[in-house]
Amino acid sequence: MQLQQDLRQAIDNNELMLYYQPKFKATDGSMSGLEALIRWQSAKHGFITPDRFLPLAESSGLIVLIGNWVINEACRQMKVWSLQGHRDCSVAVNLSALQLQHTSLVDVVAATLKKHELSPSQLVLEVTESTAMHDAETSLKVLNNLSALGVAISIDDFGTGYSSLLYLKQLPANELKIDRGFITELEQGNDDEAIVQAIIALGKTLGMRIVAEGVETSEQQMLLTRLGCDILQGYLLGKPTPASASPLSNTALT
Ligand code: G
Ligand code: G
Ligand code: MN
Ligand code: NA
Repeated sequence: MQLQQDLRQAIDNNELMLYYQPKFKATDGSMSGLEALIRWQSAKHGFITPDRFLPLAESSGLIVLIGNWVINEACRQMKVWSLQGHRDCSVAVNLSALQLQHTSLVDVVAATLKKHELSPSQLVLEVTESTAMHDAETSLKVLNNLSALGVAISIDDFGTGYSSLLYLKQLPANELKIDRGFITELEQGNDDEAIVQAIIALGKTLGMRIVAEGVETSEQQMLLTRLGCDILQGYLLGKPTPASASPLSNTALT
């Protein structure tokens, strides 16, 4: 398929880039980190959204190469921000199921941190429940080894996948991201508030930091803060932008 062929060339042609969306501490509003989100600016096809090319990358296996590129680029950029004084911030990278099937991912992450002289605490790896459930035995081994490096593991889109609490308990996760599906209508007085409350209680019981994603209104922001969410992310607080337009690039601390 042509699009897949072109995607294969996209890395070499410098057509892939990362956007970054900021995440903020709920209590004091300070920035805690950013999530890296891949974009493909194709000379031939124009701007292609990840929803269109990531499935192709996954089915062709290209996601492993692309994923390694993402890890390197996110770490490179985080080092730039770190040198500008933002040492307490972390960058989060999304992982696909196939990446967790390769035990070499652990070496890639370790080598990349070393190459950029980045502290493991400055990298977060986001996996979904379903991603981690895919060949659960290998995934769990890889996640445990990644966790042992000192990088944080985050469970993305929580509440949408299918996973047993028994499996969740085994995951070496530091962070739980409540899926935006529970946030969108949060202030409208439905069951979502009770569900969010239950997720927060569960996550905290398991010792995890709680992130709410998809925060779009100040009512949601206030409610989530009151319910005990640690970190907030969403269009209200900051949209994904190129690194140069990120709040970090505009507030050097040194
Ligand atoms: O950025 P948003 O626009 O559209 O992202 C769409 C989807 O693509 C989300 O589910 C997000 O997690 C995923 N995604 C974005 N960047 C990456 C990436 O670098 N790797 C993987 N595996 N998924 C990504
Ligand atoms: O699956 P994951 O959570 O990694 O995907 C993040 C996706 O959510 C990206 O596509 C990003 O652009 C999008 N996103 C981030 N904040 C918001 C928001 O406040 N509202 C909506 N609708 N999408 C958001
Ligand atoms: Mn994510
Ligand atoms: Na998500």
